[in-house]
Amino acid sequence: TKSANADPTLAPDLLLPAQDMAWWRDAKFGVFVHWGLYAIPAKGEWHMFNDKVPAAEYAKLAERFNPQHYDPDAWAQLAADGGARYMVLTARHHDGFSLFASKASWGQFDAPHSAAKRDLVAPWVQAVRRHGLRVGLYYSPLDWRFPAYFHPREMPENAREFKQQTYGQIQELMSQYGRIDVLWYDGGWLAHQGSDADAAWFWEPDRLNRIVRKLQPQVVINPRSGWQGDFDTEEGDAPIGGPIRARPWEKTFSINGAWGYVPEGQVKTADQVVTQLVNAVVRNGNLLVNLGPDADGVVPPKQSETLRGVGRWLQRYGQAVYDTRPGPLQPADGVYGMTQRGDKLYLFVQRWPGDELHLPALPKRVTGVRNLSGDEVAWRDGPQGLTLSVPVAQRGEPVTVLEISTAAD
Ligand code: FUL
Repeated sequence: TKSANADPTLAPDLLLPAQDMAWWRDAKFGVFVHWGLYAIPAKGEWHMFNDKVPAAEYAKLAERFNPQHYDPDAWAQLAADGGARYMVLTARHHDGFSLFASKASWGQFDAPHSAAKRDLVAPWVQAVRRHGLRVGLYYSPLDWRFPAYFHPREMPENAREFKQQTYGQIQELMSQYGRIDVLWYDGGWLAHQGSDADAAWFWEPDRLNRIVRKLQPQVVINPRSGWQGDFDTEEGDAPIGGPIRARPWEKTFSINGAWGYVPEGQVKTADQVVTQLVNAVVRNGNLLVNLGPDADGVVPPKQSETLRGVGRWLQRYGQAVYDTRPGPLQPADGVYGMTQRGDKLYLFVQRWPGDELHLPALPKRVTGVRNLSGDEVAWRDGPQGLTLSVPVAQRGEPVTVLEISTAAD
């Protein structure tokens, strides 16, 4: 399936050392942007495939792609207001259209050859940097325009060009824009399907990522090239549960119903996003939440509103989120979870079992407990554990955040 994580025995020498992963683990929250020609028909980024649009017909969308209100500074500002520390942009999705200037693009299917007449990735990278955020690029080696993708055995010449495009474009992305912090591949599920992985166009993820590591020694790579990557990924709206995961991982979903632009339907609320963020962070995860700007480059208003709401929450409670590590206690699904930094522990209570919450004994002595909303907390610590109570009126929505001070002795 799409979220299957790849074989850990393949090229373990390509993994980033822990110190190069630290910024990513500290960052916790990122903003994803799915944007491309598919914003014009407004049926989501799988439109070409799902509606069986012939490649030649789909290509005509490029003549209409002229985003007059494309303002990457506004996007970066919005992500910063939302409390994100990194952004990831779809440099090229499965439809094959490159938002960047790409000599390696098959049939010159890139932004400079569209009505936009320019590289749209370059100004975005600069804007994201100007706002102090880390830069991530999404690239799908999968491209539906190539007949060889659908007929891998019968079209060796097309398969060769297909593979050449993958290598050429990855090299362009990893060398045209200065330092790139995250490389977010997609389509790696093909590596698990024997027939496709054997096809002549298949990109051989270990070989491909060896080139990436040479060009960008510190880039954090996701697991969707078929190589295990530096972190695991989990996609979709399902709630997050279970124990703390050993490997760093990232949950991703879209604020709107689809990834690419569709008219706004069931847009998630800030409370829903905050709940998922907390549930990821207490389990060693990050959250990458997606926006789908329209064809003109504008982020629909309800999506911005949700993101700004998350930002307001992070302004108050971010100290319990950023730069922390999960634990020391395992989370209890739907009830509570913890993070820690130095001698402070942070407790996120999502549901109070009654007047009091009882926690198992902590590894350190508790010296104080404070509600980050400012209110008093009644607490008692003992060999049986820590008991806490917060009056109903002082409990937070969607979660109460408490800071527990500890001493080593
Ligand atoms: C999936 C893709 O097929 C979707 O279109 C989207 O990009 C999502 C983040 O990953 O695998």
